[in-house]
Amino acid sequence: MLTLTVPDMTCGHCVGVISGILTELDPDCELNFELASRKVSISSGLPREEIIEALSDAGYDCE
Ligand SMILES: [Cu+2]
Repeated sequence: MLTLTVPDMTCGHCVGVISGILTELDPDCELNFELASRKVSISSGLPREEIIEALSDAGYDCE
């Protein structure tokens, strides 16, 4: 489980976009969004760096 903070994740649309990106990378990933705190928890075998790069490419910088 890894948790990222995504400051620009501000609404349900962003959650949908991010969810789509991560599901495309790993169809079996499990995601938990906390919109209020701008956090997404990800259970996946994907490397952290790959996830961060994919989200950054879509305009969502995260750490
Ligand atoms: Cu949004």
